[in-house]
Amino acid sequence: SGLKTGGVFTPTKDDFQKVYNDVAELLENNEYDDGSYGPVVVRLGWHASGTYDKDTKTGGSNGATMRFAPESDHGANAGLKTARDLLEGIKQKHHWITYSDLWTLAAVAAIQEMGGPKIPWRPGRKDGDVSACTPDGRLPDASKDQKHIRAIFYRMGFNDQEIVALSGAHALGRCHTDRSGFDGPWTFSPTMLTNDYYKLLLEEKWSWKKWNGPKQFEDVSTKSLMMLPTDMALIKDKEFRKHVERYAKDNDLFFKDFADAFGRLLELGVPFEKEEKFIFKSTSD
Ligand code: DDH
Repeated sequence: SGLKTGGVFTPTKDDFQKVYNDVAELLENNEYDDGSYGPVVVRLGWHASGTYDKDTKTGGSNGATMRFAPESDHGANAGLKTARDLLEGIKQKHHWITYSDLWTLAAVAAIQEMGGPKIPWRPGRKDGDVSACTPDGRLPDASKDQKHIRAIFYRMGFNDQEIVALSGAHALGRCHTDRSGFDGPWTFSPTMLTNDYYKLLLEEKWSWKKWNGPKQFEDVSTKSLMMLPTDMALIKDKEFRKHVERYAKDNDLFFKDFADAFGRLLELGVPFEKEEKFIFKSTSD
């Protein structure tokens, strides 16, 4: 466990594994959504990181600026207070960890605990102040098309294959009318990471949902699943579709590419001092 040198606590891998274990224990809750906080914790890690701009080198998970308004009030972040509040108890117990390391570590724990791949992770993020909040509009808008998706993710430094791999996170969780305005889950197992998102995109018939809410798709056969306009763009666009087809056929390939892209997402813009990455033990190991 952590060494005290000159009064400064230097956490070791074991200390971070303890944080992982405490996060894992918090995730399951039968009263919340589909029985797990995992999806909303993944979304917190993604929205904390996905503000990165490679040209100005601003945004990204370093800083954890979503703690502050105006970033906490950006429309895209609606509902993420649930995840931030959940993790506050962990921060109180493990004072030494930064919020920015905690949120990204928690996203890794959530992916692994929901049956996803191991995501190598390393510490080193520092918390910033309100002056580092990013402007609104850096995260994707679900009502838009492939041109918008590319503009947003190319700004972070991702390519088409990585965009499609990251999008597979929509196997998890659901849309909430009181958060984004959209409604429903993408898959029948929203607390398990699988390549079902890609399979359903290709195999189901999708039509516009008839309702008063924002434009979204529903599956014709059960009307219980949904796709956003940006999800459908991944099969309308030829270049994106190629990768949807690859991941629909091969869950191992999806897991490998997802782990690489998600791990990189969580590190965008972070000035790490150490190379070494940790691979955490999952509860089921
Ligand atoms: Fe997402 N996402 N996302 N998403 N996302 C929503 C929920 C979740 C877009 C829009 C929405 C990624 C990419 C995109 C997760 C992970 C990831 C919701 C619903 C909207 C809207 C929010 C709500 O009402 O609660 C758009 C647009 C894109 C895009 O790429 C164009 C990526 C890359 C990830 C990722 O993690 C790598 C997860 C998990 C959820 C479920 C949250 C929950 O509470 O459940």
